[in-house]
Amino acid sequence: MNEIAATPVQSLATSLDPYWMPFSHNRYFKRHAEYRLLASAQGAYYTTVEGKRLFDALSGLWCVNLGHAHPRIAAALERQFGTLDYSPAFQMGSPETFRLAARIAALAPAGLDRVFFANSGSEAVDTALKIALGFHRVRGEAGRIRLIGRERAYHGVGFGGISVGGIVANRKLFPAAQLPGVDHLPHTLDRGRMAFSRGQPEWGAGLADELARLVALHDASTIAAVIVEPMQGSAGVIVPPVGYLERLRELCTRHGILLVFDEVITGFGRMGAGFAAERFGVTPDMIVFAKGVNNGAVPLGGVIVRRDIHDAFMTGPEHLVEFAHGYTYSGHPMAVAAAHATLDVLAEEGMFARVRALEPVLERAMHSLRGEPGVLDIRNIGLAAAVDLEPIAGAPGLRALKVFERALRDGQYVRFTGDTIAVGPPFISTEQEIAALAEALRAAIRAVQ
Ligand code: PXG
Ligand code: PLP
Repeated sequence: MNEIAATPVQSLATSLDPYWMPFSHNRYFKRHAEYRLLASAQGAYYTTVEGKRLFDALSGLWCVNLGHAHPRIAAALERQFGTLDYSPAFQMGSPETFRLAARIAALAPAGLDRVFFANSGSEAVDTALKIALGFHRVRGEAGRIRLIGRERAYHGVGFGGISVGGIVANRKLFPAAQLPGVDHLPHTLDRGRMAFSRGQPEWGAGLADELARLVALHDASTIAAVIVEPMQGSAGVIVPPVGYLERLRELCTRHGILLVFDEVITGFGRMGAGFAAERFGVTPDMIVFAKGVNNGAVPLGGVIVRRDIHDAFMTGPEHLVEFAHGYTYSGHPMAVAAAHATLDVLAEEGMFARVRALEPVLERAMHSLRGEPGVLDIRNIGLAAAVDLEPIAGAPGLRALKVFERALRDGQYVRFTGDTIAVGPPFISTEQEIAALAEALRAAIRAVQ
């Protein structure tokens, strides 16, 4: 497979200039595109335009959990396109979309059984925030206007998402365009007390008491919702301390505040269960999902909502729209078909159990990097792990970029952000592939000093 059909980047007939790439170093990429332009993909591997095979150690961007070009998904998409390629999302629908809502509700924690569809995590987050604000308003608690996010959180790039998000780079250009009345919980990463924790850190549940402080400051009657990623993915696999989510749940319940879990990365198996809510035994009032719901085959996201929250909107004359929100592509039949096939494969092939079996394999492999030069911390949960590297003095982000490039040369695609390397291998990975991933990272970390 390896070096055949190689097309050197330099000889591509196309200019790289017109495409303004998302969340990318555009100028650097366009000068260093080697092994970054992907020609094809199959299973857990990409093939680059040069003909190099790359292990997809991030499942795309945390979404292609069953591997690429899955035959069941391919067949479902082909069938769907020939049957019903699109159905208008408003005032019309396809039975398959209704059936998908029912399947997702069945997988979700008891009580959360109403599903609103969007097309991405960002749209789904904004949808959830609107539902939270609208819910209190339709119930006559219009004073509950505040939203509480968390430092280091990633909730996509909509104006709602960056408002509750906690990644400065995503927010600093738009200070005047963020939602009013937002506050943030502290993040839960403390390298002093929890470095090299395996799975959930034992220390840190008390950080949830910061919510009690915010309630005391703002008064519960002004707070609509708290939104958190049960595991912070983008920030580098920050794992909730034992007892932390439980405490947030208690405080939200006590004060009539909705708790929203953003499960865009953690949903549909990455934590070894349908949702992180199940894995951690904490039931939120809404779950935001995207990515893995249909293996990243066609954009799809959404919100799973507690029934009584949905029901609160179902007032007024029956012939009128109850919730003035939605997208042209909400519940798109192609996205829905890919989701049905994905749920079939997850269930029939026992994929959650497979993730649970692979979790200790990934944990051991990644924690074996402890003690390598410049490794500051290693974290893991489910099929997700991250390694923090000591920044090169005066050039933050450069060490992780160099490790990323070295890993590419060794046939491994991983994620780098800041000086953190993150991995989220596909559920179909083998133990050998996970071991090879860790060894390639070891070689890259040693090489980049
Ligand atoms: N919420 C969470 C928790 C996410 O992880 C979004 C919302 C936004 O989803 P969309 O579909 O609008 O991108 C995300 C997306 C990474 C990485 O490497 C993470 C995401 C996207 C791209 C890269 O950590 N998360
Ligand atoms: N439902 C779906 C869609 C699944 O994919 C699975 C497992 O793969 C299950 C339910 C069962 O989950 P568990 O393995 O946690 O028993």
